Amino acid sequence: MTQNKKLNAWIKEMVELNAPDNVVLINGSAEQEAQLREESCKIGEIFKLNQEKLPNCYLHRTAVNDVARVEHRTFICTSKKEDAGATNNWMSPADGYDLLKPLFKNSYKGKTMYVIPFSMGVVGSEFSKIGVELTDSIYVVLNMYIMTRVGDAVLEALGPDGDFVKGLHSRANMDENNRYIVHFPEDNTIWSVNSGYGGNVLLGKKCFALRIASYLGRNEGWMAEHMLILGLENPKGEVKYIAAAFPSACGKTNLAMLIPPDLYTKKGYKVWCVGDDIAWIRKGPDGRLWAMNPENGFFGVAPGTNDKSNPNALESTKRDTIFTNVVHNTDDDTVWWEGLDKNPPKNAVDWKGNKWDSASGEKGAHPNSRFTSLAKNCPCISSEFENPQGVPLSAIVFGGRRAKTAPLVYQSFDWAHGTFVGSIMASETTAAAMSAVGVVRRDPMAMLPFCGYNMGDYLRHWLDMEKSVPNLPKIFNVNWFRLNDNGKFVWPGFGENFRVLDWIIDRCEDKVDAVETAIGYIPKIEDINISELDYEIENGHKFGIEDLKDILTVEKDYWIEDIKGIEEFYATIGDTVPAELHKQLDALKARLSK
Ligand code: OXD
Ligand code: MN
Repeated sequence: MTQNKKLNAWIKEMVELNAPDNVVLINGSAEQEAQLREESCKIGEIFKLNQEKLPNCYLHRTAVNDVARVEHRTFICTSKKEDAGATNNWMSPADGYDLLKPLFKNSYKGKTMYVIPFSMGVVGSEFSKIGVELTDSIYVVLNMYIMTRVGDAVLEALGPDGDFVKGLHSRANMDENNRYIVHFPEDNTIWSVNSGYGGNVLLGKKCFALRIASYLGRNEGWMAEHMLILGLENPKGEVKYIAAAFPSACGKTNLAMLIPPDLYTKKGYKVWCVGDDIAWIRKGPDGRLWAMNPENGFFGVAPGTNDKSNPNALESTKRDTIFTNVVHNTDDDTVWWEGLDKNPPKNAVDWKGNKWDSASGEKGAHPNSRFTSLAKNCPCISSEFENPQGVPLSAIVFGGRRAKTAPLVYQSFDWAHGTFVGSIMASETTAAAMSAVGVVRRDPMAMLPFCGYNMGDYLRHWLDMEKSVPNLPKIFNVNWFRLNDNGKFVWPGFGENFRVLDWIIDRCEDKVDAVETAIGYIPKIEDINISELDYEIENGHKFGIEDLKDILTVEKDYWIEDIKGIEEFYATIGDTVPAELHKQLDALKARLSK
């Protein structure tokens, strides 16, 4: 079927297991993509939207019980349990294959097996990696056409002997009690069964580019991270790059594509998006860390995306986009979601496929409804997006949603302390989330659900980068979500976050001094530019210098309280947490008690 013997043998083996009626190789051509779209429409899997208003755009609905990633059904199968670590679900590889084989057995009967060769990263780059996904879903194929580089060029780059990640997906009978997302890092293999939701079935993304890649990266001396990458251009045309990790629901895609405040755009400042979700990071020949985005598109959360929060993302969805689980406006075959605008459609069908009235109080779009859009359609996509070398990083930024604990921004003392800062990353649940308000969820580097090996070893790998990379980026932490005593956001967020990025770059270039505190360096008040910042916090109270002082304050009592949580969290990882991080925690304790 292809020039690659290992690929042919594996396809043969998987055909025997899954028993498809026929096999189609994805060649990456526009003709094949168009033909598959037609077929997918014919079988009712996707719906063609208004081609004048939304050219090449389609709508898909998942099963109602299949709308998000299933972390409790996600496994890392390594020979030794400790290699997966206490924070991952584990099975032995033999048990994993034994459990899943019967679920795949004959599951493609009456269906076609699509063979998708795909490249994470620019095809043929020495930093890219190749995978092949087998699937019974045209929706998956069409999404992979957007999210990755697919087809003949990938097979050519693979050559007759090249290795690849083997991804097997089957919707099987969509039994949620037998839904599994299983990774075999020692075999470069991913098996996903009984789901049709993107995060579970677009195997290039979380499964390969984070879980398998983080495992490969540890062995090969590089890092796969859950990070956006952006370039900040100054009026002289110089561009500095930042990678940033946040847990879900902290505005990663918004930050990646932000438009600076007028004050800055008038002077010529710009932000360029290199990626919104995943960064592969390695040492460059200049001894710096270089980051590339292995993806080719955005799989973004639709609700809340609008022309204020993220005009660039919204513009990216205007063509060549697959929408999943949003509202269908049946008057003109367009789409809508909560937070798009204040005009929900009159005649509409909700994400479940039922007639929907916005006055009902029910949400029309699922809160995790998505758009799959091409990166090249984003108005602020970086000219370096296709650069196989990636971009050199000046700063790494961590962040979370903390009501009081973390200040607006602080800088770590050095790399080891920065690794510690990443390891204690946390977000507090909000009223919008299902669980109790104010519960702190720890999520080191936003990688807890995505690390393909032991989290303690992962943190050691971070620390170890210092041994091989002489010119490391500076590490910062931000918190856009400080609340006042009335529970109102003090900082405006969105495009105004640029003011903080501006300080971060100034620090990287040694242009400004800072104040040393127990937790790290915080800005001098005058170094965060708040001129022309017009934001009403509440009841006519406009953001001012006192508010800035407030959110830059290190609240010691909250930090002392937080230490307990950090200790408990480290205990859940176990004794692989590097001694250096315990030392960092002790040093923080000592500084706080001074
Ligand atoms: C995502 C996630 O979908 O992090 O990007 O959950
Ligand atoms: Mn993500």
